[in-house]
Amino acid sequence: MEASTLRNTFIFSLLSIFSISSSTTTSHSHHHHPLDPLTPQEFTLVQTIITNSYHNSNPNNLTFQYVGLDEPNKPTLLSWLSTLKTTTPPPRRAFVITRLNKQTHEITVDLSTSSIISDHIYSGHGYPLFTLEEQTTASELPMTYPPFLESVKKRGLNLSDVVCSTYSVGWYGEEKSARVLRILCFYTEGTVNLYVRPVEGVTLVVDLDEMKITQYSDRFTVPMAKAGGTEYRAAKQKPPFGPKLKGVATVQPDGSGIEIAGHTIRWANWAFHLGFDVRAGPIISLASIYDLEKKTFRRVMYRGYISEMFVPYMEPTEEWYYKTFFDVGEFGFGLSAVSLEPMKDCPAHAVFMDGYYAGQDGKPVKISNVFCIFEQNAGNVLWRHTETGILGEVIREVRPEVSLVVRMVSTVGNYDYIIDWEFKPTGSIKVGVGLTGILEVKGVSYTHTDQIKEDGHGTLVADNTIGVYHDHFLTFHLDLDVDGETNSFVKHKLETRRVANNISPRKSYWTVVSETVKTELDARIQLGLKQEELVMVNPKKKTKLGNPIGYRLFPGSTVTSLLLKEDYPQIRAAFTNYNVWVTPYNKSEKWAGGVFVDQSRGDDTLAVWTLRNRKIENKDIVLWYTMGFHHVPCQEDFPIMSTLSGGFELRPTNFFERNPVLKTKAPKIGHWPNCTAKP
Ligand SMILES: *[C@@H]1O[C@H](CO)[C@@H](O)[C@H](O)[C@H]1NC(C)=O
Ligand SMILES: *[C@@H]1O[C@H](CO)[C@@H](O)[C@H](O)[C@H]1NC(C)=O
Ligand SMILES: *[C@@H]1O[C@H](CO)[C@@H](O)[C@H](O)[C@H]1NC(C)=O
Ligand SMILES: *[C@@H]1O[C@H](CO)[C@@H](O)[C@H](O)[C@H]1NC(C)=O
Ligand SMILES: [Cu+2]
Repeated sequence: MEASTLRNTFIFSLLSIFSISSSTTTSHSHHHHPLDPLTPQEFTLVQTIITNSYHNSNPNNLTFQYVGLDEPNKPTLLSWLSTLKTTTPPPRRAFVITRLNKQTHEITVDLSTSSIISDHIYSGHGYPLFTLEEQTTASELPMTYPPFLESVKKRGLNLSDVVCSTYSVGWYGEEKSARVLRILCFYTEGTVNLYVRPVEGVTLVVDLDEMKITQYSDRFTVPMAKAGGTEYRAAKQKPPFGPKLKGVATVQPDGSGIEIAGHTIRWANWAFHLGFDVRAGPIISLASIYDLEKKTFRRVMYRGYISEMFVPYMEPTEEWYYKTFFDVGEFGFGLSAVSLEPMKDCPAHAVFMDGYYAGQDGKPVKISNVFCIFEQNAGNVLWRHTETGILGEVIREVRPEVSLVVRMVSTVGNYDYIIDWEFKPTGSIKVGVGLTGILEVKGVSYTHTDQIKEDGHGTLVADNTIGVYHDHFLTFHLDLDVDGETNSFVKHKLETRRVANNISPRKSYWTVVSETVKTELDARIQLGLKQEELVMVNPKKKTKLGNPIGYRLFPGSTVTSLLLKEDYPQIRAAFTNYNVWVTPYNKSEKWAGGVFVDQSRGDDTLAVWTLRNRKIENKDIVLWYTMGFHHVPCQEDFPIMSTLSGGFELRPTNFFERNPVLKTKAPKIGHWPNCTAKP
């Protein structure tokens, strides 16, 4: 009885959050949640509409650099949700960036009326994301470029074993710059680990509008790094193998707890929407948690995604200085996503979701298994206590932890990033970032550290191979809606107090001094300097006991950029000057490094937006958190690097009246036929 009533309440309140249709209907609106990513049919429609609108142009000149959902304005979406979908859904729109005749167009397409709402030529600084196709074409140009063939020959290399790759060039104060990419080449003879065998000394520049090589330099040669010891394919390894790992399986005796309807996912007490964007990768929306006591879903996060990344290398010479990558806005974190391999990238019981993006010609391209979603029992303890203080009895209560993970892997050239959004029944949202893949290395003449007399800008990780120092910064857009849109950002400062008047043998203690941050500039925080806790609260709501309802940011990393503020890459990446920023919600402030990031000049970054110093108290606000890794490579990172993990957690803080998993029962234990649990 009780369970079924609860379930009905659960479903009703879910309806109000997601507007899930409980009956089948033919109305257009029910095919999509307004936040669903564009479907293959919609990509095709966008392509047709835009191509037709340029019927006088050479179709070969039109390229689609970005196509994605132009999501409804937040107030529009929320008011539609509040009507339980009885009103017309917000119009479905696509945002498109094209290049046509050396110009960048920003286009908004209305999908329901099949019409172009606006088409502006962008005249500001910076260029759009690169397409895979133009990168591939550009990277093949050296193969027929005589000076390059000469350089290959001079080095005694076989051309058939040379492959090239494309690199964004950044901006270093140039007045004007064409849309170009740098090209570096690698040697694959005897190995597939090309990144550790650079053809050092040679760089090329390709103009993407002309699609031809416009600069070439061959400044020096160093011995080619050996192929031996660079192999990572299992089939090519020779014994001894090890260490030996035995299989570990997960059994789900009750079946899966995951329910997926379109892009809406329900699991345990969580409900959220999962979208795929070619630029951001996974986008989590409308994350809400069911409150057993209030018998309703309560919203925690309106939208969360990786807004930008910054990966600067610390080698200032001609061949390397420009390497300061913005993987989201230049290369597309979703575009770089790879199909996940069942049983390896994700556990056996994972379910998968495909992603779609528009290719350079605007036609849909599928990335199968772009996300995996799985329940995770990592052997952790949700909570426990052993009580021996009561005479004659021992009380032992343990609850194993099970959580839900949404995973995507993005392989941006040499590096692989594993992104996990983990939802815990406690109300925590934990984001995990794993770095693995292959180092970006510099070819050198050295084979021992004794030979290195000057700053090598990295670590000698193998003969003739320096793993160059660099950073990885990931900036997350976290539009928290803690129990509603209206939130405030509070710093709980932990301050030391001296015991006054000798009232105690103790001389000191700490206490909490709370400060509600009023404006944007005061919300900029470089973590690690002060002992404080950062909480997003709903100033309109309190617990029964009177505490403000909140969610706390548990930062996992307090790393910030060490580049000088006036250095060009840092001007472009000024969003990494602080770890934490808070801004008022503004639909157009999505990309921390700006909309047009390739060769950007830093005029459209989070750092610039906040200079308006807008009020953020008691408003719909967005939290931005930058986590980072300073990467000093080591020999274990060669020839391939084991996963280095970091992350952060958003954790309820006086959001619930008490521990929300107090009454959660331990899940059933799975049994293999041959296995008996020992008590
Ligand atoms: C566009 O196409 C014309 C031929 O129709 C060609 O001459 C021109 O170079 C092209 N422009 C670009 C930017 O590709
Ligand atoms: C070039 O290829 C030939 C034939 O495959 C091989 O014998 C030779 O070692 C290669 N040269 C280099 C420098 O890798
Ligand atoms: C939203 O942000 C953009 C970019 O910072 C700005 O141009 C615009 O004025 C903002 N809109 C409002 C209503 O503040
Ligand atoms: C399970 O037990 C059967 C019969 O005793 C045996 O043949 C089989 O090898 C066992 N399997 C495993 C995985 O231990
Ligand atoms: Cu690294």
